[in-house]
Parts: sequence; C-alpha cells; structure tokens
Amino acid sequence: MSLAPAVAERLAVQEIELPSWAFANSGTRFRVFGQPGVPRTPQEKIADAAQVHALTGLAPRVALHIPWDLVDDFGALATFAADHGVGIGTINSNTFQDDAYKLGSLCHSDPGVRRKAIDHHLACVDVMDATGSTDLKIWLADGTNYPGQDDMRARQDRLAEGLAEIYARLGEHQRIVLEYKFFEPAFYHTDVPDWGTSLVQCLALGDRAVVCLDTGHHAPGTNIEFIVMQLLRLRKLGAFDFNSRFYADDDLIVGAADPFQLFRILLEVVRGGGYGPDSGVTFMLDQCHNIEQKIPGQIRSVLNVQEATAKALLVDRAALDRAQRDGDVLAANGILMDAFATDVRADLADWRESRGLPADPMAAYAASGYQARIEAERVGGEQAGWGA
Ligand code: PSV
Ligand code: MN
Ligand code: MN
Repeated sequence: MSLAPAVAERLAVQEIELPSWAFANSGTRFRVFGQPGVPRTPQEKIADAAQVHALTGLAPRVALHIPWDLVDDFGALATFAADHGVGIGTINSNTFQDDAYKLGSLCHSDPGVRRKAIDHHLACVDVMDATGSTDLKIWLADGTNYPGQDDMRARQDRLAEGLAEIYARLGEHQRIVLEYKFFEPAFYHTDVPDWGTSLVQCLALGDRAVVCLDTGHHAPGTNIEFIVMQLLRLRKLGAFDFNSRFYADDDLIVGAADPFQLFRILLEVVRGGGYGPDSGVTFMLDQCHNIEQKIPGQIRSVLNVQEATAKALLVDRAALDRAQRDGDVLAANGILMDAFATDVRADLADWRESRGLPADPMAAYAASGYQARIEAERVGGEQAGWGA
C-alpha cells in the first residue's frame, strides 16, 4: 500500500517548530544529568535543530527562549539559522526565573515588578522584529500557593492591563500566543490556568491574540481534542506545544505516552481547518530530553507527529459522515479505529525517500557521525534552565 496522493501532498506541507531548550541539558528539580556534546550557545542549538530538519524535512524553524538564547545581534542569529537551512520561530518570554518574580510577574501587586515584566515582553518583540519571528509566546508562572495570599480578581485585571500594553507594541503581522497551565509552579491558583481564561484574555486583546494549547497542561482525563475543536471553531487556536505526559507536565516525547490521544487531537485539527502553514495554527514541540539523547529525541518526536497526522488524514470522511448521520455508532467508531490501526511506517519511509530524505532518519542520524563530532568538539554544554 502507498499513501494516497492527496494524503502525501498534505503531509508535504507539515511544519513543526523545535524548541531550542530541547537540545540543552535539562532535568528535574532533583537532578540535571549532563550529556556530552550539548550546545554551549544559541548557535549550536540551532545547528543541532538543523540536523533534525535535514533528516526529516519536518522542522524548518527553531523557537527561542529569552533570555536563555540571548545574543548581541539577533539579525545575525537569523542569518546564521538561514545558512543552516532553518528559520527562527516563536519567541518565548521568561518571567519565572528572577527573584523579582517570586510572587508573580504581569499579575504581581507591585507596579514596579509588573513594569519589569512588561518591559521584558517588549524586548521580546524587539527580538521578533530582528529575527522575523511572528509569534510571542507567553507562559506565566504567576499564581499563589495559599488562599488569601493575593486578590485573584485584581491579578486578572493587572494581567489584562499588562497584556494590552504588550499587544499594542506588536507589528501587524505579529501575534501574542497565550499559554495556559492548570498548576505548577503555583499550587493553589494559577492566573492563566485553563483555555477559558486564556481565551477571554485573548478576546479582550483582539484578533492577533490567540491561545496556545500545551498538551501536558491539563488535569488527567481532560478531553483535549474537545478543547481543540472549540478553539478552532472560534478561530482562537494559535499554537500547540506538543509533548506527552503520564502524570503532570512531564514534557516527554510526543506520542510516547498516548499515541491514540495524539491521533484524536490531530483528527480535530484536520477537521477544524487547523492543519498547514496557512491555518494560523503553529505546531511546536515543548519537550525536554532528560535521560535520552536530544537530537534523536527530537527526530523521534517529529516523526511521531507525522505518523499521527498521516493516520488522521487517512480517515474516510465521507463514510464517517454517513455513519454519523445514520446514527451508526459502531460503524462510526470503527472508521476512526481503522485509520488509527493502519501501520503507515513503511509508506512514510517511501514518502521520505521519494523526497530525497532518508527512509529512516533515526538510523541516518546514528550513521552520520554528527553526534561523535559534537561530543569531541563541545565541552561544557549549557543547562536549559530547568531543574537545579
Ligand atoms: C512550563 O510549564 C513550560 O513547559 C511551558 O509549557 C512553556 O511553554 C515552557 O515551559 C517554556 O517556557
Ligand atoms: Mn509549553
Ligand atoms: Mn509546560
């Protein structure tokens, strides 16, 4: 069997952004395990990400995190990326590591701290101007640990005010992508805990404020594909942070924990017009490879997204429509399960070869000698910022 031309064509437009921090050392709050050969500079992270794209054809952009990826000349960094065959993607802000942000950033009760947080975001927009990036991703660690610690409603108002100032600074082609997360690092309440809160804040801002759905940021048992459907229906889904989780925000390889959930999410993406570069929905990975090698970890991740997408594209829509209209519960469910159970790996290998890519990108990376080279050349790699 080979992929239908329509499916093959749609797979050709897939783009998945890689997070720069996936290539650096990372860990848990218990331990960061250093790995040989990890990047020491933003340029080396980009060079590693470019390997993933060269071998898969799926990852043409690298998302940066500021200040983890701070350089003097961001225009030069964009040129460096282009010379390596990739571009700069989403710019992620960081208001969770300074002492000043202990009690919050955009939601803090002290106007001085809010000013600092707003200014940081304005500086991130400067980076976007210099790199050509269109998306400013805001994930806030803001929240409280104890009931009564701060006024939740006032914090929501401060957030709206801060976001409005940042939004006003955006260029016409730029967007705010507001990410939600139900808990952690705050344990009692989080200021942007769910898609509803992100949505109402985005609606107050305007058309160029959209929601980011990180697949690891929901309570266990949440029907994530329902959220995908609803946000697409409202044209407010701006981006995915893909990863997988067994317990909380595990940031493991996407598709590793629950490939069926990934398939169901991608089904709604395809169904709702969220697929492809013109859809307004950015696919990004937000993962850390704490114990496995990082470049192959990212290769496996993008291949997992591609595989789930191929299966979602295989669904016989006309037959499904008919079964749904007929109220044929088992037939409708069977149509989905047939697509999910289809082994597309050999077809995808052929598809890759037909495009001049290695049939097996994991094996190609292992044989490339790149890993041995970076291990020999790079000493003293960076920590992404997570963990101790
Ligand atoms: C923290 O939960 C987090 O994983 C968010 O998902 C952000 O997207 C990411 O860190 C980078 O700031
Ligand atoms: Mn995320
Ligand atoms: Mn997260």
